[in-house]
Amino acid sequence: MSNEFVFIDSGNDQDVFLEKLALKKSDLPKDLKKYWEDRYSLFTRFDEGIYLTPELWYSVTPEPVAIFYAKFFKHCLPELQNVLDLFCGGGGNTIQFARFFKEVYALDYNTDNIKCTLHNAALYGVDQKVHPIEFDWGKVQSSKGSRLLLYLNERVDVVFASPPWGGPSYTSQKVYNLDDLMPLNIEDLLRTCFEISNNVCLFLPRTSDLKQLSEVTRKLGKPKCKVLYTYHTGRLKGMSVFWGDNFTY
Ligand code: MGP
Repeated sequence: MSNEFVFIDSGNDQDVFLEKLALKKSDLPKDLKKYWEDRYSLFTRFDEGIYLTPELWYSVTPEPVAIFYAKFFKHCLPELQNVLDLFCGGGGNTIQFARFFKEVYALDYNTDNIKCTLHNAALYGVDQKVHPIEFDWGKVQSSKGSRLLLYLNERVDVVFASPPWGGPSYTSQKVYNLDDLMPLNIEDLLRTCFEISNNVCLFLPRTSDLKQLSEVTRKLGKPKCKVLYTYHTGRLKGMSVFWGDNFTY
């Protein structure tokens, strides 16, 4: 098996890494303080020593939503074994997938995010099921990217992606333009996901442009996608979009 994509933590810069973590409310920038109030929604085991970088505070999927994804995947695809979490961030989704499935490939371009994911997964006792991969999905069209697509295609049954939406200011758009997703626009992102599996789920802004979703689905030759508006504690948090015949509810 190729070792090209295996993430190895050298451990040398641990002190620098720890300094970057914002674990106290006072460490967070003003505009992120509201996420602190939700810390137990993000991770019920927050007080056991969860690691998050400032950027991860606003992009981690709340734990009940992550549990929903894992259970829903299991319900729709009972034979499913391996999941890819394409933008693993702080590991919110990776941890829950790892609780329910055999293996999770957790990919991120940022070393700190991968370290957070591994550390947080260890707190939940599931780190042994997590295969970390450090790679910038914006470079997926490179030759290394082509090899990675092949590697993942051979191992992964379903692709989950909760990509960067552009930070908390995504709400300034009345209807969110899905070409603003990072690091790829919706069409390029989906194209690469479908190279890995026909089962794809994206977590997108609640105001995502439905017309754009429908057009890109048709353009990529898929019969339909299914949209679930996703709430947590009565508040609309985002839109879950599923491609693949087995995603039924
Ligand atoms: P939010 O909409 O910024 O906050 O994030 P809130 O408090 O729910 O909004 P309010 O209007 O009700 O006050 C809600 C959730 O969306 C976060 O917990 C994340 O799960 C997700 N989320 C937010 N952002 C900015 C991102 C992002 O850039 N990428 C991803 N993947 N998820 C995000």
